Amino acid sequence: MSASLANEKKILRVLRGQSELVPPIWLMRQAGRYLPEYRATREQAGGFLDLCYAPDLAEEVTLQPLRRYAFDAAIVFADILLIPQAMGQKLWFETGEGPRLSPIENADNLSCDSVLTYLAPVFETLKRLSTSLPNDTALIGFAGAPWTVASYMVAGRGTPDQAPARHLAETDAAAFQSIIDALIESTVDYLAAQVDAGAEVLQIFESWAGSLEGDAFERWCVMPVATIIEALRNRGIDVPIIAFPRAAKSHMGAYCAATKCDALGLDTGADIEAIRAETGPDMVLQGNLDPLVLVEGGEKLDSAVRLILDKTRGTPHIFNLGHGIVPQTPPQNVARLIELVKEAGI
Ligand code: 1CP
Repeated sequence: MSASLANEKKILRVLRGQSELVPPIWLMRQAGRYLPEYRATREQAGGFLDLCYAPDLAEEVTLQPLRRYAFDAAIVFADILLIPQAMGQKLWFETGEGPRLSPIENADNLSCDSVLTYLAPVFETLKRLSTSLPNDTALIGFAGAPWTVASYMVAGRGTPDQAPARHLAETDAAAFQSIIDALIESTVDYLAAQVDAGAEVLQIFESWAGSLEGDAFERWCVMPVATIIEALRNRGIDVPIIAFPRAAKSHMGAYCAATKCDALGLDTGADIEAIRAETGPDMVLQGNLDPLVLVEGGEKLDSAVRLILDKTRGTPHIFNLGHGIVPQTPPQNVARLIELVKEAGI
């Protein structure tokens, strides 16, 4: 290993294509409701959005999981739905239910002009984290992919099958495209500003990739993410970018080639070996452990973790879940997970 690589944070080495005996690990949604200290800070903030926009408290909840666990990265505490709010759409959270937005059918009332001003608290959180994080922990910034964010903007809430957005895309593609274009523009500005504020890695969450196929998948999932990544590169942003097209039915080799992502997030249902064969030996893969196995713990967790380690040994892999950690996860199971991953080096 060259001296410059050896001094780099482990997750950044892997994102450059190096394999590690003990893979780096972080968990999607690692700051959150499974931790009592998170629930206490959210209470102190008043609500979820107040927490996102209070840099001292958002910094605190980002750091909380790192005080318990030796994660190799921290993801800034924010949400994919802050972008529509910054573009002028009304957003609120119903207690115990989730996000609500005033539904839209086109981009008429959206504006990209104030996005960076509106989201300044997120950049402040990142700036604070770049000095307060442990030296070997990398800082991840993120955004939702346009299709996923638009699915909430059109429906006004989370939906199991994204039917309202799919309907609009089918019946008035120009109107839906106007929403996607506005999201592309804002997301490029937002992600570039996150890097300026200290993010060392970016992840683009396409949580609802699974609801589109064929031409619709190409147009609404692949093209927008490809455009965002290209625009970031044109601006000189060179940090690694992880794309996470959850439950996508498309071929992942083609997805990686088209978007030019540096790493690919694998959902719970993904077959690591089949995807490795499609993407080739150099693509960095991340994830795949079932969040419900982490809830269950015990023998099942031990064997699921060892199986992933076996399948990924000698390849550039970042250990992670196949989707966000769920609130009912016992915190001691996360400690056991870290222990199991570290055993890969014994
Ligand atoms: O405290 C609470 O009750 C709110 C729960 C919560 C949290 C902890 C929400 C509401 N958002 C978040 C933070 C968050 N969201 C992070 C940063 C924290 C971390 O990862 O440690 C990130 C990366 C997200 C991303 C996010 N938000 C996604 C993509 C990832 C995924 O899980 O698919 C999505 C789809 C959202 C929307 C959203 N925000 C919150 C909820 C409950 C939802 C899902 C709503 C739904 O689909 O019904």
